[in-house]
Amino acid sequence: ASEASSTQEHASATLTPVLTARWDQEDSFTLRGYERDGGYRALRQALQRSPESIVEAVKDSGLRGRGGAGFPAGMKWSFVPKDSPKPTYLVVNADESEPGTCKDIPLMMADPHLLVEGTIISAYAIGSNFAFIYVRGEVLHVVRRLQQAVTEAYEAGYLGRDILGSGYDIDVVVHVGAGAYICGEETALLDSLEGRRGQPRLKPPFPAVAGLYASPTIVNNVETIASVPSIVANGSSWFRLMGSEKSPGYGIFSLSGHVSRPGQYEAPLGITLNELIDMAGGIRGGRELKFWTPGGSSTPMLTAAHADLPLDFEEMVSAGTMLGTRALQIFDDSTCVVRATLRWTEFYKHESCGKCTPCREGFWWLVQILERLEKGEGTEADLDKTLDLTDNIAGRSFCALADGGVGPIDSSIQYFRDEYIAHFEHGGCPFDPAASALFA
Ligand code: L3W
Repeated sequence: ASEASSTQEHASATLTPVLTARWDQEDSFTLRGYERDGGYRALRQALQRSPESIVEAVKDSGLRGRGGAGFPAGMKWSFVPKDSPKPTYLVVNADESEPGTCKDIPLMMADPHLLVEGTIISAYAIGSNFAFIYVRGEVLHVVRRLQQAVTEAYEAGYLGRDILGSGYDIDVVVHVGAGAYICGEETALLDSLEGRRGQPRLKPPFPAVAGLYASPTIVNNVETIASVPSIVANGSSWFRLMGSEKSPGYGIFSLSGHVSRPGQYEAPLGITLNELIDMAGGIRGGRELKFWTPGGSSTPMLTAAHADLPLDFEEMVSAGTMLGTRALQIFDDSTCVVRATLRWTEFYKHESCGKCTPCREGFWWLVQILERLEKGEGTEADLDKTLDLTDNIAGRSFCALADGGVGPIDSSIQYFRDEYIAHFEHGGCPFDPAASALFA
């Protein structure tokens, strides 16, 4: 009943922003500011309820993982074995490093207690007394801010033994990675957390069954965990008032590149790129949109023809790509798509962990061919060889890095084959490199 009335209360209200609502406040990152705005109330409510009822609420909400894959969070939580003699761990994946993705880092800077509260509630729900927040090594400012929030939460009795007199014990450790893209892949992250070089493990077994120290482990993205307190406080029907049936709720869309006001824009899933570009002040200098990524460079690019599609999980799959992390990298008509694709491929070559041969060797070859194509020294046969190579890389490695890395290559040739041909017909790049600052 309380869920229904809370839903009615919210139905007429402006529903977003939720995750970014407090970002502009001067003291948004302090415990005092968080509590003043109702922070840790959802935790108090959660501790009055059974862990199972929290899992059910998250399942009913339809919340899908916000780290790229969109796997239903409540379903993942329910995979934790009930009778395991080993401890269960919660690991928050804060290793944000997908090109174009810039939502978790600002969230942790602006509202670290939202993540801490979400971590405590999620750990309670899955029966865990120990959680790690694995933060990307390069972002020391985020590490300091999170650590400060965790220390404040211990001092206030939200963390530690018998929190808020509930009988529940929970410890949270902020762990700093060494700065490797691959450590955002959940099993490489677990290897790294265990003190080894981060390389993906074969799945199954999935971490929910055998993860950290071979114990049941739930790995969720920062934004997923930060969405949990508001679901507990407002109810799953409230969450479902936003988005679509299969992609409910809201999310942070990171707009970067050639828009007038790049940044993070929170909106219900299903908003379109054109609507977001309007929010971001349009394409810079009044130019035309040429291509864009829905979820970072690991999701195949789309073109201006797709800018009115709803940005949700299903629609993006229908369009031949993925919603991914909602990292919308926007490129105007001054951009050379071949150069952009070369830059991304250099990234995947550099970040390949080397465990799987097709990924390790394949990106090394692809960079050489793309360099040739970009300089205008390639041939049509090089284009065919490129597609043959990407076909032999995709689906042939332990993790999604290789599949993601071939996405921009295949899709750029699919949509802009003429531009590749123009390079070798023109004997070089037909674009003025100075015009496109991003990939000059
Ligand atoms: C138990 C089963 N658990 C699946 C779990 C699995 C994982 C989640 C999703 O890649 C994508 C990738 C990037 N029993 C299960 C099960 N699970 N079946 O569900 O799994 P999966 O394999 O679909 O994806 P993934 O390996 O988590 C993530 C894309 O995201 N991406 C990457 C972004 C990178 C960052 C970053 O900056 N660090 O976010 C962007 O689009 O390409 O496709 O937890 O265990 N039967």
